[in-house]
Amino acid sequence: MEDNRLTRTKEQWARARRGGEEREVFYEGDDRLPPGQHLVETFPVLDLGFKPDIPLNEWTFHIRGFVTTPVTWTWDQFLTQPQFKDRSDFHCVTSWSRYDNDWEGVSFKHILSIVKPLSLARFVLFKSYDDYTTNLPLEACDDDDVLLAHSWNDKPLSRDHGGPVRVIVPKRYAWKGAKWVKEIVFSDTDEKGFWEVRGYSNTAFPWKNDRYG
Ligand SMILES: Nc1nc2c(c(=O)[nH]1)N[C@H]1C(S)=C(S)[C@@H](COP(=O)(O)O)O[C@H]1N2
Ligand SMILES: [Mo]
Repeated sequence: MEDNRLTRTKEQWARARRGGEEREVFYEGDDRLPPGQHLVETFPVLDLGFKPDIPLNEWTFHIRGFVTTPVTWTWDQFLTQPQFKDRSDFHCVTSWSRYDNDWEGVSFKHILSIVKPLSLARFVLFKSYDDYTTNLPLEACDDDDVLLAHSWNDKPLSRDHGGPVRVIVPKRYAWKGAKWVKEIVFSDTDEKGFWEVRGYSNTAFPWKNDRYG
């Protein structure tokens, strides 16, 4: 894969030099970088101009809607859930990608085993402390790499990046991962979130360049 990537990069350079299409090198992507993305090593911060400050003793988390067992967790209760780690790439729709982020928290698979969604539940809406929302089909959340993260690269998740807890859904653009998450609602209807009602794609697949709805 490493060889293949190198080859493709070289081919792209060759083509760009020949045709003078410098931008294509940047926009084509490769085996790891989705189309239209460029790689960054920093970790940019994106929000609605407001970063909620939630002291851990006031943090409460709810899972409700079409589930057998609704849940309310305090911070301590959240931390007593089985801990899960996953390394993934992060793709923001504004075109930057950041590789190899080490996330730690509670897996969505574990959440499902606790709340047991009813068969009618086909959609999930995430609600945050800054009133941000985002929606996904349940099957997108029911994946091995989806988690509620409290740590990034072995440190507690900073307030800038959505701490105490944010959602990570690596196979979708990053706006599908709610920072400062407060609530998860399971439903039989697909209620659109903040960016989804403002023209962003409902599905948000980086590999399909699926940015706008
Ligand atoms: N609560 C909340 N979650 C959010 C957002 C937001 O504004 N509020 N922005 C989204 C967008 S557009 C992106 S790209 C990522 C950015 O995460 P970062 O600031 O850690 O890079 O968070 C997503 N989750
Ligand atoms: Mo974004």
